[in-house]
Amino acid sequence: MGGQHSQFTEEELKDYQELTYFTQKEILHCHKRFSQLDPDTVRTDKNAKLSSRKIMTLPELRVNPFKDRICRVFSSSKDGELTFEDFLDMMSVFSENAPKSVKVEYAFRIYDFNEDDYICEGDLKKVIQRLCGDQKLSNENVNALIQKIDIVKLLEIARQAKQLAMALLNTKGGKVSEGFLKERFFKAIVSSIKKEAEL
Ligand SMILES: [Ca+2]
Repeated sequence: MGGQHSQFTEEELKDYQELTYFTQKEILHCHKRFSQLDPDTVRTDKNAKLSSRKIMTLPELRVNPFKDRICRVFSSSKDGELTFEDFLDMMSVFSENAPKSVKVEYAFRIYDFNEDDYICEGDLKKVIQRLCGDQKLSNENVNALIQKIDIVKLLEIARQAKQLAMALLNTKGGKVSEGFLKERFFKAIVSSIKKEAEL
C-alpha cells in the first residue's frame, strides 16, 4: 500500500503492535508523524534519533510545561533524543487506549526530576514552579505562591498517602503492585497542589 509500509517488515509491525496500545494502522500513522519532524533524516535511516528540540515541536508537547522531562523519560539513550521506538512508546502511553496505571507510572517518572524514584521536596517545588509558569505569572508571583504553599504539609500528605497505600498493600497480602502505591501517592500530591494553588 505504498511507501510508508515498505519501511517496516510485517514482523516489525507485529512486534510494535505487541509492545504498544496501537493498531498497525496507528503505528504507521505515528511513523508518518515522526518522519514529518525531520523528513530527510528519517528517510535515510528509519531508526534515526531525533533531538528533543525537534520532538518538542509536536503540537501535543509544544505548550506542555514538562515537555523536556517527557522527552527525557521516553529517551532510551537518556539524553532526550528519541528513536522511532521511543517516540512510539511515548505516543502509546499518551493514547486513550493506554491504561491509567501506565499513565500514572509515567507521570510519576516525569515529576521525579532527580530520578531517585521518589517525589521529594525539590521535585514538588519544580512541579509547582512549572505549573505556575504555565499560567504566565511573574517570577515574583511564582515565588510568592511557593511561599504560600506549605511544602511541609504537602510532604506530610504525601507520606500519609504512602502509608495508607502500604497498609493496603499489607492487608491484601502484598499483592498490590508498586504502580498502585505510586498512584495513591501521586494522586494525593496532585490534589494537594491543586487545592493549595487555588488561592
Ligand atoms: Ca525524586
